[in-house]
Amino acid sequence: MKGQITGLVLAGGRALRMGGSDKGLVDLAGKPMVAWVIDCLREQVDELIINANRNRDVYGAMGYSVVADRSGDFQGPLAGMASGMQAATGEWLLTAPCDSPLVSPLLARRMWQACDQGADIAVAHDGERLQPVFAMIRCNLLGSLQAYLDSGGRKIDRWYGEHAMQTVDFSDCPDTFLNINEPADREQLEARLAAQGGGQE
Ligand SMILES: Nc1nc2c(ncn2[C@@H]2O[C@H](COP(=O)(O)OP(=O)(O)OP(=O)(O)O)[C@@H](O)[C@H]2O)c(=O)[nH]1
Ligand SMILES: [Mg+2]
Repeated sequence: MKGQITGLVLAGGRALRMGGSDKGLVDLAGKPMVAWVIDCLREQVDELIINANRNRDVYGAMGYSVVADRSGDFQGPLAGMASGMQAATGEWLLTAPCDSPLVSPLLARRMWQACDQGADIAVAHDGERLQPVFAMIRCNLLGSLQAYLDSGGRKIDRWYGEHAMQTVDFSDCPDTFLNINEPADREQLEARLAAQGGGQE
């Protein structure tokens, strides 16, 4: 496993529900949202990359490589994953979105268990539904992903379904999937963190 996992924080979306601001850079209790996710992931992976389509210099100043989507028309998270797979030095890409600040420290280990048993794609499941932007994907599927995107495919689950995919149960980690999509979500989480006695941990 060592040396094989590249983490990818997906921060390439339009964030329309957040007023179109660059969501990864939106402040949450004293640090940008993307920094929360980086802090969760960096100990779990061998290399970390940020996928962003705006403010690349700001993301770059955080100390990690930044990759943009190949095309500029916001084709969805799969496009970010493709750029991550292309740039990764690891054999596996572990993805998480920039708007889930409380990702479990168990993410990589549990995903890896599924891949180690033969899956080419492991996808988190929260107990009720698939959480497709939390995935571990074998990087040699890049050709398949690129072909899918080039043919107009955008649906993540459909592309996953073309491969040896296994779901991974994270129903015991509900905070991992806490998702900041609108200003009210951010305010609610800030209030919760303040009540717990701390913003930055
Ligand atoms: N690279 C890339 N990532 C995307 C794209 N669209 C969404 N994402 C990412 O997918 C994840 C989940 O998406 P959403 O929560 O819907 O974020 P969003 O699309 O920026 O926000 P909305 O416009 O409000 O839906 C986030 O990490 C986004 O950054 C895209 O076109 N390219
Ligand atoms: Mg979201």
